Amino acid sequence: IVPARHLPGHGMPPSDHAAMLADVREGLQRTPKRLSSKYFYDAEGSALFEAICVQPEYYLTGAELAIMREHSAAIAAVLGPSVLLIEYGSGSGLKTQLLLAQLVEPAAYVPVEISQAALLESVARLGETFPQIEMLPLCADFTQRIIPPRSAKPPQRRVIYFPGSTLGNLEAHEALALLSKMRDEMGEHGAALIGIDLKKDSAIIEAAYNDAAGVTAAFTLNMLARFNRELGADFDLAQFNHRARYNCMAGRIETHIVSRCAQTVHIADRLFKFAADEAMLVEYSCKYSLDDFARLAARAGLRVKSIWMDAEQQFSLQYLVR
Ligand code: AVJ
Repeated sequence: IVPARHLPGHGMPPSDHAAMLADVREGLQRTPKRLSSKYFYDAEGSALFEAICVQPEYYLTGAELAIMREHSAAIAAVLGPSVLLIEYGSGSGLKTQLLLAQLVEPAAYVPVEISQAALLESVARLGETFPQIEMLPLCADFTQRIIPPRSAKPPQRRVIYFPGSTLGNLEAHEALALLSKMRDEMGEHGAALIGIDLKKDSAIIEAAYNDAAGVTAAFTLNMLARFNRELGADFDLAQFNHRARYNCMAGRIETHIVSRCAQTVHIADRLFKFAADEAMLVEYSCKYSLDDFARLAARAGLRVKSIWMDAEQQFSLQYLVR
């Protein structure tokens, strides 16, 4: 484990070429094939994700923003004064802005982001809006142990902010491990504030991951385009489809890239065969009931103390303590 330092650029190298190549090869050798959803987010993929967030079918972003607009003052009151706010991922910053605007004399804001470009851009923007808040960007993978930098103002407590339902991309055992890690990092009197997408009519969920404009399909297939750009692979994007289906039993969207025909792809000096209709798993987006999530939190030694939801109860923001 490489400890993260607080100077941008000193975290784990985000797209370490050799590591990505080894990981992709390993995933394509498996049966069934699988690739990590973390490879979605190069510059192109991040831009496509921003475009997904404004598609009418993708209710998650709108619902979470509605929660922040409606409840940020109440949330800030619960968090209390002099919070050291640690955010996993630095996102587009709009939700964060609504929260920072309400916090009572925060000690500092610590975004933890693997992409240095995204990290620097978000602190530049937030720094302009909130010149009175100390910005301590940390270039690191949030699944690794985070050592928060010391703020000039002594913090009252640490609060880990993890919006966007990103926890949903993890399988249950991984989500449990991350929640346990958050519990360690927040300290005895700390807290976590986590955005969790809720179970609902499966047609609504499936539509969110199959928008009519095809932005999600482009986002999914961009992973292959990225491997072409960065690993010199020769995926023919026209020969693959995006497929996102809701698995009711497992309570999650399962996104696959499906080969349209029997074909062969080269990555560096290796050859990978795809059968017609062969599906490769690229993402889970888990949905929770309030009970599901409370149970998961409890297994990590955390207690759900408050929940805020949008008017339609599509999405939730969960406040967890030890
Ligand atoms: C980044 C986890 C919020 O799973 O909903 C959006 C990523 N994938 N459409 C999600 C995503 C396809 C997204 N999160």
